[in-house]
Amino acid sequence: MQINIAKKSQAKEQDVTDEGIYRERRSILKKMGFVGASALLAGPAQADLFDIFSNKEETKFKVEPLKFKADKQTGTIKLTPEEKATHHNNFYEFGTKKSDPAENAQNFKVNPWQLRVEGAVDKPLTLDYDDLLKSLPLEERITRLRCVEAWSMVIPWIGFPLAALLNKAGVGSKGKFVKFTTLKSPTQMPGQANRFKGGGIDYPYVEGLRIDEAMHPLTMLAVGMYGKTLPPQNGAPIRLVVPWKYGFKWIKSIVKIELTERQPINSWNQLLPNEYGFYANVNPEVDHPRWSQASERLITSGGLLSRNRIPTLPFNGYGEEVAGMYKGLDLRKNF
Ligand SMILES: Nc1nc2c(c(=O)[nH]1)N[C@H]1C(S)=C(S)[C@@H](COP(=O)(O)O)O[C@H]1N2
Ligand SMILES: [Mo]
Repeated sequence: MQINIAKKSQAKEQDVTDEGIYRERRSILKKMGFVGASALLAGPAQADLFDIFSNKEETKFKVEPLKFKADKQTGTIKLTPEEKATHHNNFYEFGTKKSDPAENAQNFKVNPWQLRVEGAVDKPLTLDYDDLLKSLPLEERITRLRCVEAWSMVIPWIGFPLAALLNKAGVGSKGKFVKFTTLKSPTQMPGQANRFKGGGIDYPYVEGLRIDEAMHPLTMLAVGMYGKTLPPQNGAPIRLVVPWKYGFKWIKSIVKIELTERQPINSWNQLLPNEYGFYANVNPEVDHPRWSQASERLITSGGLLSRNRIPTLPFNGYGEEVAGMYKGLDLRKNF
């Protein structure tokens, strides 16, 4: 889904930024009297001091085990290895390369967190970090995730139906759509601080569903995967799972869920309306303007080049459950 905006200036911009950070770090270290003396640094206190400049591997986000009702399919379905699911990500707030989110999101703060449920609801709610994990019974669901870029994974999510939360807030008759918003935090998310690093999206990332889609039992809010809380690259502390829709609908790190009367905008539709629609139902018969959607590369334990091309199914294989919601809708127009 990477788009080619001004490739040259992108390279320049990043060089400038990186150089800037480099200089800044050096000058701080210099003030501390560390430049040229790094060989003397050994003890834990010094290591801590260096931590503020370190990137990536040094500090790793800590996931916690979760209690949940296991999916019945456990053991009968081949899952995408956890290592792949957590290191091949789209989360443009942390960079546009597949490896960027795992590298850049490890210091992301998820506690404290606030998720607000508002708009046309009977009683607006605010959930804090503990509420997300504890206020509703957690269940595991193994689902397929099919990205619009024609790759897919099979992932065991842990969470609760979105309907359970919406019913808590009370869904009146005025709410026709649900709008979701990701956290905006440019200091933590380099893609939000720099237009080139963030792929040109106007942040915060937003998404939307029709109310019947939102209330559908297959639609869930996930707080975990592979038995534990979500790592930040996969959308901690809470993200959307809509199995029959392309991955870009599966908005991550949500801070607001709002019932609206009008169809909300969604980030990828806003950026490239000819390529990404509002509905984004997985559909092998409607090609992306730049590639076919007839098949997909299933990411398994094999290498990236291993032959695991499989046909793409209408509604990602969930047609029996969801096709009825789109009776009478032209799915070519409403892609
Ligand atoms: N906030 C936000 N949510 C996002 C994205 C993003 O860039 N920002 N990318 C989407 C896309 S394109 C996909 S395919 C899925 C990928 O989810 P995963 O990294 O957990 O596999 O997240 C979706 N949710
Ligand atoms: Mo995607």
